[in-house]
Amino acid sequence: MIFLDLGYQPFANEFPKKIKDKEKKYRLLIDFNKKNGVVSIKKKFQSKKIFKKDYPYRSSLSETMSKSFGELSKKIKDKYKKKRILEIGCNDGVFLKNFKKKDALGIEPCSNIAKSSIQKGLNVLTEYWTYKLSNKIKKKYGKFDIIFSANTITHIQNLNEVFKAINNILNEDGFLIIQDPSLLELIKNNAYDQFYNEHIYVFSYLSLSNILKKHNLEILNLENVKDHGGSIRYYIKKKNNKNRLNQSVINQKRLEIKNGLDKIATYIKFRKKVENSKINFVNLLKKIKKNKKTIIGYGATAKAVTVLNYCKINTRYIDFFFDTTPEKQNKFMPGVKIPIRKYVKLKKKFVDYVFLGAWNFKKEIFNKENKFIKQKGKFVSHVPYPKIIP
Ligand code: DWN
Repeated sequence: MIFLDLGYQPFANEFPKKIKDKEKKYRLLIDFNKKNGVVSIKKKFQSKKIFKKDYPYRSSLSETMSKSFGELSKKIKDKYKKKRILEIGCNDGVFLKNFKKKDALGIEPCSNIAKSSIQKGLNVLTEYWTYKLSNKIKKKYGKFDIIFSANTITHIQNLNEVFKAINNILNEDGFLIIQDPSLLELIKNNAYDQFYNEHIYVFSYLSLSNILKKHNLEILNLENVKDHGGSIRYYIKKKNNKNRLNQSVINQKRLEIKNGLDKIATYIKFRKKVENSKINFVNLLKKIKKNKKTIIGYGATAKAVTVLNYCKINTRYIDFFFDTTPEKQNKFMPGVKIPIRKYVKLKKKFVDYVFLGAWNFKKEIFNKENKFIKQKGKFVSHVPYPKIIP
């Protein structure tokens, strides 16, 4: 059942070079499947249409993510000594760079991003994750003890093929570790901007365990982590592997049921919250503008694209965005065509209010911009509800 309509949206990571550039748009409708609990976007695009040779997102540009994946790699190395690891969707090597080249193989379909991993000396195949590829890898490298994938599996339309390919190449006593935004955290934070063309699915424990069942896989353990505004790191095993399920799995199941993730009424309530958020956010920006103050955006994120296009926020409100990614600079925010500039440190003398496009890195950004905060510069965010910070 469709429970949310986020309107017509452009592709979140296709940044127009010119203001007059024509963009493809699609209707962003969000669906809840009552049978298996899966929440997904209705119009699903194939990877080849999204992840191309000029993909602009680089995970390494955030210190928070480098630190988080650095800590996780250490944990994996300590726990699973001398195991070989495969990463699906390794981006620019933010995780993989922590392993020795001979022990780790990465898969990354976007050639520009794969190239930057290869230049760091990593072993990376520029390929999409398919069953055919898993056969090719098995022939050349054998099976793997650990398969890791962060913020990637939810981006692939055909989950049956994803898990069939994983099963094909994971050792019988191996582990699949995946990390993706948590549906429960999304609902709690009213973070509707986690929905866009790349986030085809947003997993909960309940939905993921249903999907895995069909593939003889089960969640052994899980951790709620702060990454990207609240994610879950799932440790998954083959069913015939005798490791006992951890209490965290039972706790998460209880928590999700308690919060109604298995009930349509929860999603309808969420829709109402999102609709109110839109009204309140636009009113907040209008009030700021009425007082003749300036607003800019910080972090030209995929998430911001959803917010701006859903709330119809353009240069009437936000003058420009700052972003540290060279591939996004001197282009425009998709749909609403707000210019994106090369980042310079915030100063109260050139801006009063800053919209946190990258609200998931609030801590990192506030640390970096402490001078601006001391100068009484303000931020605005729509998460968990529209407000001015501090
Ligand atoms: O799943 C996905 C996540 C992991 O990354 C992808 N589908 C696409 C992308 O989504 P996003 O664009 O919403 O991700 P981020 O990580 O929130 O993007 C942060 C953006 O903000 C980057 O463009 C870098 C920029 N940034 C900045 O300009 N200054 C980030 C920080 C921390 C900063 O200080």
